[in-house]
Amino acid sequence: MSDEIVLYTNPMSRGRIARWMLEEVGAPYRTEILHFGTTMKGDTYRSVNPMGKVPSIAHGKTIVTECAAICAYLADAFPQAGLAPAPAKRADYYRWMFFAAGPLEAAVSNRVLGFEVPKERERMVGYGTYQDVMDTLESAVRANAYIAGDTFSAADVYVGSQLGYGLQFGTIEKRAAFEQYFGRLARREAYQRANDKDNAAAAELQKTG
Ligand SMILES: N[C@@H](CCC(=O)N[C@@H](CS)C(=O)NCC(=O)O)C(=O)O
Repeated sequence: MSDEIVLYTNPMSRGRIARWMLEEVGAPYRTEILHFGTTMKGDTYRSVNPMGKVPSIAHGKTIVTECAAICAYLADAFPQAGLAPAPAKRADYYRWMFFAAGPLEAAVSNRVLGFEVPKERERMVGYGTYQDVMDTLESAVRANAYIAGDTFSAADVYVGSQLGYGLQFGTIEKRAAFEQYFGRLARREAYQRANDKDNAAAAELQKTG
């Protein structure tokens, strides 16, 4: 029997990224919904993710936290899904996955919070400037159909999710290249399945409180 997969999530969270990746992989999984501020911060869930944040996954006895790591882990754990390039061809795959988890996420969060890096400190901040991050990302999504070349991969799930949320909530500039790239991803069946499941879970939460 294969190891059970559990997705710990809340439908109004980055947990949507992990669900999209699980739908791309196609392996069966069970969902556990955590509530902000209560079950998410309780001892039981902190034994899964000491940060008390979602998402996390359990795959048998293996626990993975952090969206980018969950995407990369699942791509490797289920190679038949074809979501990671061969090891020797992973340069762009790693590059953009880590770029999104580090510089992109930090630049966008700081901007949303109104935190401005003083000009003279840009050299010590990993992302430098929000503008450089946007321009770099734009050249990456313009270069090929997908972030790591001409094949869809787990890196698209992660980078694409950040772009999709950013475009939806206005935290990332609506550049044509971003919209075209994300539009391509949003047509995927797995993306739509994941969205439908999370929207249904969100509606259920609204009813039950
Ligand atoms: N770096 C983490 C971020 C996870 C995160 O911040 N999740 C938020 C929801 S989007 C959360 O669980 N917040 C609840 C809290 O911190 O109490 C990842 O990429 O998975």
